Amino acid sequence: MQKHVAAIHDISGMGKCSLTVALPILSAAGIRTSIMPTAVLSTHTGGFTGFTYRDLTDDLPAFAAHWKSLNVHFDALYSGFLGSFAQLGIVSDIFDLLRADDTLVMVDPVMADNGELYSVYTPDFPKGMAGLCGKAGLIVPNMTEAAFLLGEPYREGPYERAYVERMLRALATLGASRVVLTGVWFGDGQLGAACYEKNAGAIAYAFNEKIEGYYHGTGDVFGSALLAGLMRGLPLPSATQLAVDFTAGSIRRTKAAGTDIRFGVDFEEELPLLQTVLETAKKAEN
Ligand code: PXL
Repeated sequence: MQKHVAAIHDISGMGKCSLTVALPILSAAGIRTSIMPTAVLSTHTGGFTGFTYRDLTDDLPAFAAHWKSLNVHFDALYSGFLGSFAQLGIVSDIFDLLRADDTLVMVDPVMADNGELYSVYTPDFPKGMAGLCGKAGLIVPNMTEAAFLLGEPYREGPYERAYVERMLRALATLGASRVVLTGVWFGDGQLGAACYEKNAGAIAYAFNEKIEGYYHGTGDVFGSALLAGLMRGLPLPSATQLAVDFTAGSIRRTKAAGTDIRFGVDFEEELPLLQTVLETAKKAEN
């Protein structure tokens, strides 16, 4: 049966990220996707000035209550950028309301990058986000978010294996049994992610070529591709590699095209590749 995911992120009208990335990627992977917008902006908040910001905090409880009344099953609840501090508690309640026993709750603790908290958040936001991560089965922080979730100072790469693996284990103590940490590199022209499954005690790495430059929305591209892989039955290490390759491919196209990096990455032409990989994985399953 077709999987059904609820994606809980903002809509940034321009500058591909959050729902304008999650919806096309999950749909292309054959996943039925319902969206719950946390805020509506004219652009994302990174690199643009003068953007509009409509916070939808007050709409979320009724939005979720209506969905609940429709008696639908969700295979995954996937949260990303939240519109306000109050939404941390509201989304936590929404997870409780909408989850079934077999629902994967995936929290991408979108709040920071490059050692900096996003300008729209207050310094107490990471502590609140750590609480929301406690509700998840899978969390997907970048290196900055990981440090902030643990109340540690941000460290720049290259990283050491021991540091990455200590972070993975510490992040799992927040409550999620699976952790995927992005922005991992050991200094050899590669960039990727590390994944950890607490119950098996297993750590795996996934790398691709490191492409210089800072590209917006790549965390959301990564998270959406990761979830697409998981929903289509890939084990966590394979889904992590798929997400790394899909994100790297999208960045490579953007760099080659010379697109203004604020507008997000050219993931659209990578979508057929995503479908091919998923079809291959499906055949291997049968
Ligand atoms: O991609 C993360 C993200 C999502 N949504 C909004 C953002 C950002 C990052 O800056 O500003 C509105």
